[in-house]
Parts: sequence; structure tokens; C-alpha cells
Amino acid sequence: MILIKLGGSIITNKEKPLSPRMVTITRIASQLRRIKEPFVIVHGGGSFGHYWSVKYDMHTKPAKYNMHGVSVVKNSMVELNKIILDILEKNNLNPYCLPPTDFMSGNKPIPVKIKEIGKIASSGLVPVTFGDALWYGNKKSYILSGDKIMSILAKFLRPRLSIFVLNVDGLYSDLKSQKLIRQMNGEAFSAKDVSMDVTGGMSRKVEEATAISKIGLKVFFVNGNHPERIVKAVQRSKFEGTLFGGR
Ligand code: IP8
Repeated sequence: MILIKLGGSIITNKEKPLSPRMVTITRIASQLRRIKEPFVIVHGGGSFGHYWSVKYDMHTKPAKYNMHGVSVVKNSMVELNKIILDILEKNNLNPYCLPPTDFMSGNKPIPVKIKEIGKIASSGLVPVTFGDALWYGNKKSYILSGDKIMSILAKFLRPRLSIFVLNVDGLYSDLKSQKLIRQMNGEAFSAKDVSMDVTGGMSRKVEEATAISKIGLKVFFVNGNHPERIVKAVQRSKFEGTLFGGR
């Protein structure tokens, strides 16, 4: 089983509110069709969910946020999710939409529901979930990032490989020279991120990737503008990106 996170910066144009990158999503979908083992897709918010989360000052910490904001953020994620589902379906994948409310209660995962996601993936469907605005309880809500969902799913499903699809080649040791780190082996990394968003941008990804690799699972960061690299990593033929936890 493979877990794949399509980052908000690759599936949307982050410079422009509410703008999906249709051609890029289609190119990724047509490559994903070549994967011959069960996989699960998680996607981020990009210029949909993040745009509205900033407007309504919503964050990952449970708090009493503006209820209209919760509604607007969630609706925008449903809209982006529908775009992704339609493209996956047109590319002959069998997407099966699972909003995080299907496997989360407040901010706690529901293990039996998550294990079911593995069974759904093994049956020929492609479960698709996404970062979202979630009800927490007691008039509180929070933003659950797709990156966090990756580590939650990894813990229960123990995927062979967890892939974060980005708009850059991987993790750079230094942003100026764009020197790519090909292998991360548990060393501390301080991401001085240029493009922070409400869920923490690249530093959140590194944090969740590190958490996944610490439980003995492989994680790979790859550039979605070269979607064939996703397939090569799945086929173990070449890892063109950043690999966490052993080659
Ligand atoms: O883009 C957050 O998901 P992410 C989605 O994976 C929202 O951080 C609702 C902002």
C-alpha cells in the first residue's frame, strides 16, 4: 500500500485565490494510473482552504473560530475535492471520497474506520481524503492539515511508501542555491520556510515525514511537475527527490 499526498501548492496556484491547476492535476492522475498496487490519496488546501483559513483567522489549534468561516473553508475544500475526484475518474481511477469526518472524531482518529480505508484501497477503489475544517466539540473547531492526515493514516495502515507530491524537487539544504537533500536520516532540520501557510508549509511536512520515518516507514518528497518520478519511486527504479529513512 502506498500513501500519496498531493500538496496544495502543486494542485492549485497559490498566488491566485481559488485556482486549481487542472493540467497539472490531469498529468499527475494519468501517471497514477500506472501504479499497480493499492494506494490512498490525501490532498491539501492550497488557494482554496488556505485562502479562506487566512481570511477567517483559523488555525490547527482547536478554538472558537468564526462559524461562518468554518463553513466557508469546508465548502471550499469540498469544491477542490470535487475537482480532484472528477479528474481522477476521467483518468479511469476509481476515486472513493472519504472526508476526514469519516475517520476522525474531534481530533482523535477512529482506528476501525482507518483500517477500513486499507480494505477499500485493496478492493480496487482509490480512497481520497483531504485537509479540512473540522468540528472539535464545545463550539470549537480546527484545521486538520493533509500532512497530519498522512501521519495518522501511516500509523494505522503502515504503507510501504508515503509520498509527498510538491511543487519543488524535494527538500533543499539551502534555499538560495536550491541544493537538494537526497537522503534524510533523522537529522534535525530547521526549515526557514519562505511560504508559510496556516498549517505550517514545508516545516509541517518535514515534521510529519520525520514522524512517519521514525515508526520505521519510508517517506519520499517528489516534484509533481514531473509526475513520472512518483511512478519510478513506487516501482523502486529511481528516487528523484528526498528520501527519508533508507534506500
Ligand atoms: O494544505 C489544510 O490542508 P494542507 C486544508 O494539507 C485547509 O495543510 C482547510 C486549510
